[in-house]
Amino acid sequence: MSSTAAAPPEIKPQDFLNVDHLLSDEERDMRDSVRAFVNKEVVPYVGDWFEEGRVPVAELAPKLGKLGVLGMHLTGYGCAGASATAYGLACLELEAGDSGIRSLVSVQGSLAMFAIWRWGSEEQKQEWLPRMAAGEAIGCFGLTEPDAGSDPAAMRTTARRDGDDWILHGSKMWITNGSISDVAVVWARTDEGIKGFLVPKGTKGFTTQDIHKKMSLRASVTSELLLDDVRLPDSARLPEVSSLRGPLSCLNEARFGIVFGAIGAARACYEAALDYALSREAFGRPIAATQIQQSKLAQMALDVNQGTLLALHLGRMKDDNLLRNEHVSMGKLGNVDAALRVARSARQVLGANGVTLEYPVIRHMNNLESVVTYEGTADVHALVVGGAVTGIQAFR
Ligand code: TGC
Ligand code: FAD
Repeated sequence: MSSTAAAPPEIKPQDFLNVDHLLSDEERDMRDSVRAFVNKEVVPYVGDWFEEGRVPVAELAPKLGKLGVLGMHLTGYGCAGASATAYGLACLELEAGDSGIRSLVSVQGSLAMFAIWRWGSEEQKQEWLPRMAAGEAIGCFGLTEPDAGSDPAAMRTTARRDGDDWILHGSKMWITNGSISDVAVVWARTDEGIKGFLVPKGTKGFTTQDIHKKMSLRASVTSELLLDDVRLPDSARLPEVSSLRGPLSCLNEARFGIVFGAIGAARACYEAALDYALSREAFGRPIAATQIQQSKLAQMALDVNQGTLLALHLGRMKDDNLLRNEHVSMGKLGNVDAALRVARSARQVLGANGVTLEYPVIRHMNNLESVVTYEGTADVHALVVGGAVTGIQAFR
C-alpha cells in the first residue's frame, strides 16, 4: 500500500466491520427507510404491546404494505420484486424492533403469500396476492399440529374428496396470525400426498382459538385452527404441489428472513447494553471501563458482526441462485444461537433494569426463545447440517 493512502475510516461501534460498505446504495436506502419506519411505528409502542399481549395488526399491516415489505421478494401481483438480500435486510430492521413484527411480515410474505405465489393457480394469485401485498388482507400458514411439530410428515389433518369438493378435518396449533387472518393456508394429508388449501375466514366449520399465557412473542397473535369437516371447492386447493416439498419450500423463505432478523434483535440488545454500560456508574466509574463488561461487549460485537456477514453472504448466494436449504439451516442455527447469546449477556449488563420492559433487552431475549423453536428448532437445523456433512440422516 502506498504511504499516501488515506487512513481507513474510524471504527463505528454500531457497524464495527463497516458492513455498510458491502451494501449497494439501493440496499442502504431501503434499509434506512425500514429502520425509520420501525423507529417511528414500532419502537415507541412495542414494550406496551408486549406487556398487554397484543399487536395492532389492522393498523400496522396497511402501513407495512405501503412500505413495500409484504411479499417484497416476490414478483408481480403488486409485490416489490426486491432482491433476496434486500428482503433479508428489511427483516433485520423489523426484528430490531420486535420479533413479532418480523414474524407478521414473514408469515404474510414468506409463508402465506409465497405458498400462493409458488404453488397456487392464476385465479388464486389474482384473488389474494395484491390485497396481501397491500396489507388489506392477512394470511396465516397452518402446518404444525398439536402432535406434529418438528415432524410435519406425521400430520393428522386430512382432506378427502367428496364429489367435486374436499372435506378438511383436523386442527393446527401455534399458528401466527391465525384468528386475524382473512385466509389460512392449511396443509393436509390426502390420498394423493400432502396438499395445501386456501381456507377463507368464515368458512363453515372453520374456527380459531387464541393461545394465551405466552411469555414470548407477546406482540404477536398465535392461534389454534380447528377444522371440523370444512367443505371447500377444488378451486381452493393449491394445484401445483402434492408433497411435503410444498410447505417446506415456504419454510426456506421464512427461515432465510430469520437468518437476518435474529441479528436485528441481537443488534438492538448490543446497542442497549453499550449505551447502558457507558452511562451506568458503579464504584466511581462507568461499568464500560471495567474489563469484564468490555469483554462482554466485545463478544456481543463479534456475534453481531459475524452474524451480519453470514446473513449477507447467504443473501448474496440466494441472489446468485447458489443457496440450498442446508445453507439456510446453518444460517438459522448459527444466527439465532448468536442472538440468544447476545441477548442473555446484554440483559446482565443492564442489571435490574435488564428485567423491565423499559429497555428492549428482556423482550428480545424472551422473543428469541420462540425464534429458536419455530421454523425448525435448533436441533432440527443441526440435524439438517449434520446430515449434509456426514451423508447420514439422523431424524428417524
Ligand atoms: P424429507 O423426506 O426430507 O422431505 C420431504 C420432501 O420435502 C423436500 N424437502 C424440502 N423442500 C424444500 N425445502 C426444504 N427445506 C426441504 N426439506 C425437504 C424433500 O426433497 C422431499 O421432496 P419430495 O418431492 O421428494 O417429496 O422430509 P422429512 O419428513 O424427513 O422432514 C425433514 C425435516 C425434519 C427437515 C422437516 O420436516 C422440517 O423442516 N421440520 C421442521 C418443521 C418446521 O420447521 N415447521 C415450521 C412451521 S411454520 C412456523 O414455524 C412459522 S413461525 C412464524 C414465523 O416464521 O415468524
Ligand atoms: P417438537 O417437535 O415436539 O420438539 C420437542 C423437542 O424435541 C425439541 O427440542 C426438538 O428439537 C426435539 N426433537 C424433535 N425431533 C427430534 C429429533 N429427531 N432428534 C432430536 N431432537 C428432536 N407453526 C406453523 O405451522 N405456523 C405458524 O405460524 C407457527 N407460528 C408459531 C409461533 C410461535 C410463537 C411458536 C412458539 C411456534 C409457532 N409454530 C408455527 C410452531 C413451530 O413451528 C413448532 O413449535 C416447531 O416446529 C417445533 O415443534 P413442537 O413445538 O411440536 O416441538
